[in-house]
Amino acid sequence: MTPEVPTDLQAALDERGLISVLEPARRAGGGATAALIRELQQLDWQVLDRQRRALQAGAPAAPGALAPPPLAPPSTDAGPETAAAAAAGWEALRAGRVALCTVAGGQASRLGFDGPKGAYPLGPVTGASLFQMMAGQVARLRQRSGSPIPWIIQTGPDNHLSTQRFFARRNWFGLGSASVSFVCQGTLPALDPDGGLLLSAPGRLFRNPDGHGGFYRALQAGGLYEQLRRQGVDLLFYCQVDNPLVRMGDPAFLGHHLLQQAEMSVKVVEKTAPGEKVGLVALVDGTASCIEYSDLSEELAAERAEDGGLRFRAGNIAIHAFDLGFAERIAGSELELHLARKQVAALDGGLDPVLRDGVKFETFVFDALPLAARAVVQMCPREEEFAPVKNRSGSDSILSSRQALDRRSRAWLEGAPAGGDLPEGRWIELQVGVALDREDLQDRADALRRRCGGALVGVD
Ligand code: UD2
Repeated sequence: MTPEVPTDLQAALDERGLISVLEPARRAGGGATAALIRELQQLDWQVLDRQRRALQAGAPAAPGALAPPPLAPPSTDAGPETAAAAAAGWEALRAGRVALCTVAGGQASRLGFDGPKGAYPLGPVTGASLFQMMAGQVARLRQRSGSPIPWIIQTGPDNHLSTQRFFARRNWFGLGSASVSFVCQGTLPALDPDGGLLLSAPGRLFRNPDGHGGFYRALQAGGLYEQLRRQGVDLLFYCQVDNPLVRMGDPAFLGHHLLQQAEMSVKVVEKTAPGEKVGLVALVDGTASCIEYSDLSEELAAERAEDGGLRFRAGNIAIHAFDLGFAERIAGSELELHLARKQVAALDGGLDPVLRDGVKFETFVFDALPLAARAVVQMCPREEEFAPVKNRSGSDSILSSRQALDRRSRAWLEGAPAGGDLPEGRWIELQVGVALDREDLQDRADALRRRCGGALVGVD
């Protein structure tokens, strides 16, 4: 017997002209209708209504008046402003006020690798995974700050369990299971071009991950805001798993954020070309904002400044600092919904999925930037901090990312006692977690030399 549709659900579907979504389940029989009813009862109708409105609204409005943002100096800068920021950042780290967060919701299928992206063995010599490289930095930061800095990894529905298994099999890289948390981002239903709900099977809605903007709510769903506050944390450092050059918990960056009493901050690099696929950080009507590359007109992207460089050159590298209370506030607000029109495998009249037009919805973490009362934008040297691995070959690829790691290792080793003559034509990779930056490496090498009576001892 086909189960009855509860009255309130019937009303919600009728009101939106969506009742036909149940037809395939009724035809399929079995438990399909009951399963779909259960899922529909979990739907957030307000969000669905926003999605349908966004679909009708069409292309987003062009951004307001744009201006380049004021920039904080890089963390590698030798000036007093950076020294003061680094001191403030270290103080916060030592006081246990900071938690590190990595968004890692994606699979590595674009790299031809079957597993979570963070599990990809990027290390050119050791085969260390992206997660392992980051874990090494967490360990070194803990060692230097003397604080058990928590690390939160935001996964996605497709890799939540496999990511946890990956860490468990490696004994959480020695960090201790209690101080590494995994929170899974949510999903949003995909729609057909007319705003109808799509099904991946007769008894199942077609859903997709809600984008890295889902990070804010994932922390909430995992009870992390409360837990972190209890631990004394009031500042979050945020990065993406795909950038092995990231300086996790960069003290100078955190310090700039704290000293300027910012609510959200962002690191940028100078764009290499107008069309580079990084978001643009700019003042929009006077407020720091990030405009996704696909939303930036070619003319604006190509405008030149007096020095001949790009007028709008601050490329978002997706590294942020957040005031904990601000992130929690964003979890309770409505971030813009971004639409991706794609071919999706969903039902289209039959009982089996076929490729058809669909619309996926996502939110972006950086859409919170204009909502911050204050924001710091820090310019960084690309060769020190940004070499994402996004593609199998070409730009932002496995090879280009490894080459950037190799170049940075060589630069850090230059002049270090252990540096010596580095062989050309062979990969150089620093031992995971050996140093946070060039100075840290120098200090460690000096300390080793002192302990070992001047021998050049090693960093391999
Ligand atoms: C992102 C930024 C872009 C630029 C660039 C820098 C967007 C939309 N654009 O471009 O402005 O800063 O990065 O590298 O983000 N992720 C999740 N859940 C999701 C989607 C993504 O955890 O639902 C993670 C994913 O694991 C990855 C990161 O977010 O680490 C970036 O996602 P992407 O590769 O889709 O973003 P991309 O490269 O288009």
